[in-house]
Amino acid sequence: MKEELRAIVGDRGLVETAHEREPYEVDWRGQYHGKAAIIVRPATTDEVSRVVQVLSEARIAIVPQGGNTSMCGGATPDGSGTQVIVNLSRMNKVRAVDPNNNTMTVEAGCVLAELQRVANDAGRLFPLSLGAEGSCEIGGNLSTNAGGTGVLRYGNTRELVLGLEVVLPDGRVWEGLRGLRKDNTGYDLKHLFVGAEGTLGIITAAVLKLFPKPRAMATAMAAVDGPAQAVALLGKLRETCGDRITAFEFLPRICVDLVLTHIRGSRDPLPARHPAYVLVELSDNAEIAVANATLEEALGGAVEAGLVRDAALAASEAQRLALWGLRENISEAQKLDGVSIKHDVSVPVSRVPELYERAGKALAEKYPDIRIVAFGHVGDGNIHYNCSKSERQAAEDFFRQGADVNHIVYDVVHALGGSISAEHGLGQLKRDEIKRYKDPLELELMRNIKKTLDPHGIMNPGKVL
Ligand code: FAD
Ligand code: 2HG
Ligand code: ZN
Repeated sequence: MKEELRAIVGDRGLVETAHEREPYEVDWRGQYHGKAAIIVRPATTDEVSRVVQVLSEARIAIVPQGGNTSMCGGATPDGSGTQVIVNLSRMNKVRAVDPNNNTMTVEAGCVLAELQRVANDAGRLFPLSLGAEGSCEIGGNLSTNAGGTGVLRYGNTRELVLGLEVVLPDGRVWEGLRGLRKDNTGYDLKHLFVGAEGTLGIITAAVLKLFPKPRAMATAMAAVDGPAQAVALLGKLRETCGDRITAFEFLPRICVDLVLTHIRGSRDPLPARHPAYVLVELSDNAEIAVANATLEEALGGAVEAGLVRDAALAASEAQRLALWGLRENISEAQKLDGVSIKHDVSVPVSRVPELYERAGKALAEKYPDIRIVAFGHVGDGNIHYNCSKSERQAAEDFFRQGADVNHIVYDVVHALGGSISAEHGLGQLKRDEIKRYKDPLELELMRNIKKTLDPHGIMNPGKVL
């Protein structure tokens, strides 16, 4: 089989030595260690199509992979040594930028940060932004329907795509690269592949939406008492600033402490310690001085209303990046601090304070030592309700509690009308858990769609369903 694939992709398209293979077979968190039969890196849609055709005929399972930054083991093969990783990173061309249509057509392996740069160079904004943007790829972003820090204003990845090119599980290519904002010619098939986590086909290219580039970004770190004040602050800022609020991220003090401890060069945002913080960003078409004044005035009003304890407004790009560093480095700092149990959950924004209260109380009753590191996209109701082990607990003991800790958190989320996966997907981490919380009818419909598109079950088996 390997030689058949080599004939399609050449020597450069195969990853062969044990040393080179490792980064493809282990996930970002180091929780899943898989073993692939072959790791193949096609460079064109035609190569992907021929590779998939060969594997499909032999009924060999395929694990699509982009930047391999999945938080739920979605891109890691199982340990059987029979699955083939099809990594898309060599498909990294920008095929076209159309400023008048406000779109760009890009290949799946383009790194997100690179696409942000391409948009910027064309005088536009591609607003998808997340901590892994230096290594995650747009095919992975589409396949997970990634969220990140711009969702409040621009929506998640699903809302940023107009067309897709997809290699189907039998190797045929669906040419759906349309750049249309209106197209009601039946079912909108692209949405099946967005968020499918590689279980329905391989995305090879996409038409993405571009937006006007804001002239100024005003950024501040506001200290608050807790989640209730953060939610109230969001309402107040939206009253005065409307859609100009483009990011609204919640950081309890423990997150700031983790970053200060583990990430060199980070600094406390304010002179005193506070229980929690909100990183707020306003994007404006006015001059930066005007944008800063608008945010300052809005936060001043919130201080008077008793919602904000203190605030630091970034006075330069370096200060802005430093504030963002406190937010974007939380995952890395938590990883450096030791093992964690992650919960990427969402509830209606209005119920975020209840989530903190109820899950916090339930966990403290049963696991008084557990450290709750719950932060994130409060403006979307999406909280990373993570738990870290206490210093004196052994990692194995902590993980043994994992299923019970999951249920405590997920039961609260479910009771609040929430979701157990807001933006990272199910992967293999939540494949079984979802059965407890999702409507059986919805799961049945999902299985039927899977059977129709992938009758032999070769696309990323063991993930999602
Ligand atoms: P991979 O990890 O390679 O794959 C993810 C899934 O997509 C897998 O199921 C894989 O099989 C499938 N896949 C990949 N490429 C394709 C393709 N071309 N066709 C079909 N299927 C494919 N996520 C967020 O949503 N918001 C965040 O704020 C965020 N922050 C993060 C911060 C850090 C530090 C890290 C490490 C991760 C973060 N993530 C976040 C999670 C992760 O970055 C996203 O899920 C991202 O979209 C994955 O992209 P990737 O290219 O790494 O995909
Ligand atoms: C973020 O918002 C990412 O920073 C990662 O989605 C969250 O580490 C996590 O749990
Ligand atoms: Zn997130």
